[in-house]
Amino acid sequence: MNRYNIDPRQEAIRQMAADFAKKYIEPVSKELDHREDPDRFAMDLYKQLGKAGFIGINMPKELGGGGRSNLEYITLIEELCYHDAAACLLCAVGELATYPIIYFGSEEQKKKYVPKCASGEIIPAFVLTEPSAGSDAANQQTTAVLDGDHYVVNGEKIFIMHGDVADLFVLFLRLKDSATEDPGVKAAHKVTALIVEARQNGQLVPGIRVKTLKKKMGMRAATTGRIWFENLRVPKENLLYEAGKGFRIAMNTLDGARIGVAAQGVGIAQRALDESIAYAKKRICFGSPIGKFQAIQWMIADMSCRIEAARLLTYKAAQMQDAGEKFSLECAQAKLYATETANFCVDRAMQIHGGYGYIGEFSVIEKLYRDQRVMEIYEGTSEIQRLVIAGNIMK
Ligand code: COS
Repeated sequence: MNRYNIDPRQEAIRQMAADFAKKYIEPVSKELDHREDPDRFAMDLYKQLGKAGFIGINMPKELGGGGRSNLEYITLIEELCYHDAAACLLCAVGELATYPIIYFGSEEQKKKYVPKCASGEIIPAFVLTEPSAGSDAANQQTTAVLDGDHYVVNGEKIFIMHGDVADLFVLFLRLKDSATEDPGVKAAHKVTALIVEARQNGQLVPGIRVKTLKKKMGMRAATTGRIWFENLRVPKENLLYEAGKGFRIAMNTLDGARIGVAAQGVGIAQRALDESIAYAKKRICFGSPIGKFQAIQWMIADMSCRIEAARLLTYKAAQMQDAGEKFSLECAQAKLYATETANFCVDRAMQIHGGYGYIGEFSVIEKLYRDQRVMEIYEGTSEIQRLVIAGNIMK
């Protein structure tokens, strides 16, 4: 099916993504969906995504990236997600976790880490969420205290994509010093970001423990981890940008990432629609294909309208990002609408497919249902997006 492109370069990206998916994702998609063993992270696929230039596609050329626009990047995400949302997430997490270094790192930090992240040689993780700091991201309980030339880090993180397998952490925490211990300082201004080399020769460095979170509903090709820090020593020069500016770094990174999640929503919603159309044409009920019945046609019509609207919101946000405009409002609108559209479409696809949708051995709908749900939760819940939207349009 033709997708609407607003830039001629998008079509080439779609084709690249579709070819890649056919060659590298489709043969392993089912098997990856059932992995739980941490040692079985989809490393081969991650490396292939890096080799294809997908992880770094919108990263600067001089840092080993592809130098493409954010619009092209989210088109890649949309198309990969159409084929397999969990495989797509491998790529999206690599991009998300590298972004803060590209935009806030020193020249040395950029040169040292970004090319390796872009090529998939090392796996980075964006380490923000804590047991008590999810939506309330400023409420960081993990702490760092300066001791000579090192920060000493203690605390715990949870729900960290690739946190269990990553080589490099962009770690957010609360810096404890005389300035930030002042009760008058607001929580957001205490948040600081450090770059942590979590592994050496594949082994975790002393002071870090990780665990893979099991029984995840969907998105199983990409692992999710829990991390503990016990007197981890991080060299002072690994401070990212400035002390106390971590919240801004996190929010700025999440703004861009939310457009990516919106694109994931569009991709999975489109897949749900295409599967539904194909099924409605061939499934015979009461003597005719069910696609002849208005009950089904109306569902298909509603799905298509929402998908087009979600796609346009997503592309608009990406274009604003490319143009260097402020896009916090637009990325929140796109993420909210596109991920709720994905939920709507996957649910309707399930209804259209009936039992053949509910049982995974008959169709992909059951997997779409499980993979989609987290999109309304991660990188800012739908409730947080509504807060951001209302805050922006009412101020
Ligand atoms: N870009 C840059 N800076 C931003 C920003 C953005 N999008 N949003 C907020 N800030 C800045 C503000 O300008 C403010 O700076 P000053 O204090 O210097 O003026 C500071 O951050 C604090 O802003 P605010 O008071 O609005 O923050 P809140 O603590 O009220 O939190 C929400 C705002 C709820 C929107 C934020 O915590 C959030 O997005 N939470 C969800 C986090 C999330 O997505 N978690 C998912 C896990 S990551 S996979």
